[in-house]
Amino acid sequence: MSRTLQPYQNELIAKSMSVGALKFGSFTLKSGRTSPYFFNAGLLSTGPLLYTLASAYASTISNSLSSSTSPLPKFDVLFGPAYKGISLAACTALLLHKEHNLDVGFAYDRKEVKDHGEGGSMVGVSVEGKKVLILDDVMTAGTAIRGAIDLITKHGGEVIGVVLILDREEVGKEGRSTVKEVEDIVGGPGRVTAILKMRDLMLWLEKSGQNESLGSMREYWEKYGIKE
Ligand code: OMP
Repeated sequence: MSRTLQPYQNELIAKSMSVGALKFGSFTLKSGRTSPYFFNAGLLSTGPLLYTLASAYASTISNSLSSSTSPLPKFDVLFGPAYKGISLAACTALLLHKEHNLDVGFAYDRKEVKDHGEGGSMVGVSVEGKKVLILDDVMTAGTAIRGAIDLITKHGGEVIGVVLILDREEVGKEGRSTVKEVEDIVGGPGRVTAILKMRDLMLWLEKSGQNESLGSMREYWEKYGIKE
């Protein structure tokens, strides 16, 4: 199947490049891998950029819910892991309501447990007994997502899926695709969706004639890209 980029994907890539949120070069990742690119969602921090990003998240979620192949099940709560996931999930919950007629709760965690007042590590609607969709920025080896899944499960929620800005399409801890590993935990195929994948970035580099970066991306893909 030939790959094409949707207008909202092109827009997000172009805007991310313009503010330095998407960079090509040499970067050390949390997993220890040395990557020829890095996506820093924290730099998408103006009203218009947040709107572009949250609209793309909301469209991705809405499309996944109505997918004819492996639809995402309906969910009750959108969970944004601290810190970057918090504002992104809040904006997306708002746009799901405004633009997709989809009303869901919003929740997030604290990195440091609060020992006074209402206490605890969870904020927002309770996840207990609820179906929860995790919204996060980037997935590489899946460590961050596994942490969020464990936390929600511990608080009595059922994670039914994950939505990301960028799926780096890498092999995970067990040597299989990180997406497949995580999908197995949260219910199977179609449960992890992303606005962009590494192959979308490669296509964009190809179309914009950035051959040096494309060459480094292809080398990285050979080493860490999914094989199936
Ligand atoms: P894993 O926990 O290995 O899946 O890595 C995902 C996390 O790494 C993200 O939540 C980010 O904190 C960070 N990251 C990025 O933000 N952008 C990237 O392009 C790559 C990483 C990364 O370190 O792998």
